[in-house]
Amino acid sequence: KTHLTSKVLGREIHYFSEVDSTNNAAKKLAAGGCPEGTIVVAEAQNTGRGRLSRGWFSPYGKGIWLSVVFRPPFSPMDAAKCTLMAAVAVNRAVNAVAGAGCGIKWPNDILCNGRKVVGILTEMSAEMDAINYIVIGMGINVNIDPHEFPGEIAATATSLAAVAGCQIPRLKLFTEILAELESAYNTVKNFGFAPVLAEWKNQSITLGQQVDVHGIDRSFTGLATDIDDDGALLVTTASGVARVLAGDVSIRPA
Ligand code: BT5
Repeated sequence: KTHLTSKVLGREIHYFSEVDSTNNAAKKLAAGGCPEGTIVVAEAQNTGRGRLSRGWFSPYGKGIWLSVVFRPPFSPMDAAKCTLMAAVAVNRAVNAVAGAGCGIKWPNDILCNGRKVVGILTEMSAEMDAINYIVIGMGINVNIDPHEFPGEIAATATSLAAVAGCQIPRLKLFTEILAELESAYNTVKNFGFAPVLAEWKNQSITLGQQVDVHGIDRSFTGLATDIDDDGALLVTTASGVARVLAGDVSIRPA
């Protein structure tokens, strides 16, 4: 028996032992008219996805592979900020439950000791100026032994258990994530994105760092100074301030 404290998130739960991708399942449910707050959670994903058709390693029973359907009254232009909202909520939850000292790397990663413990994938369906649905997918490495990570991510990934030095109760973390996500969503609906963006800045490990930006059409280096009201990362370079709305950012070792 679970004891969810969220009221809207999780009122409809689709639980799979194994699924291709919880985001795929959630998008199908959303397209079929499921209510806001519907969640999809799986013990394992066989084609877990990152951004830009990258993969997401999702072993059985060792993580939280979770997607949430939102039907926000926002503009499609606000979708990027929903990713930041989710990062703030999940970071609160992992730090509360695992005591892990994690921070947010722009835009969608949560890192501990410089290694990735959480990835977030936001996908949207919009028509004209209205959002039909947003699916926010979260992958949390909970009780993965670091030796289990496949070669290509072994050097960059870690798990909450590895950082905390003990197994982390998944159900408690899952409940906490839904509660924090619902609270952050209510804040945004009532007060706009400003409070959440301010908290994002406090939890950021990117601001104040030299970063390498790998955009879709350009790559450059600079000092990450701020995020703007759209959630774009502002990077100061020799030739001015660049505004990065999408792309990959790596933090240069000090
Ligand atoms: C992300 O993409 O970080 C978004 C990941 C979202 C996963 C969740 S799980 C539930 C839901 N259903 C899905 O199908 N997806 C979402 P990106 O920033 O593109 O990072 C992807 C990269 O992270 C990969 O190319 C690997 O290098 C690395 N990676 C893959 N699996 C990882 C893991 N478990 N932990 C840490 N790094 C990983």
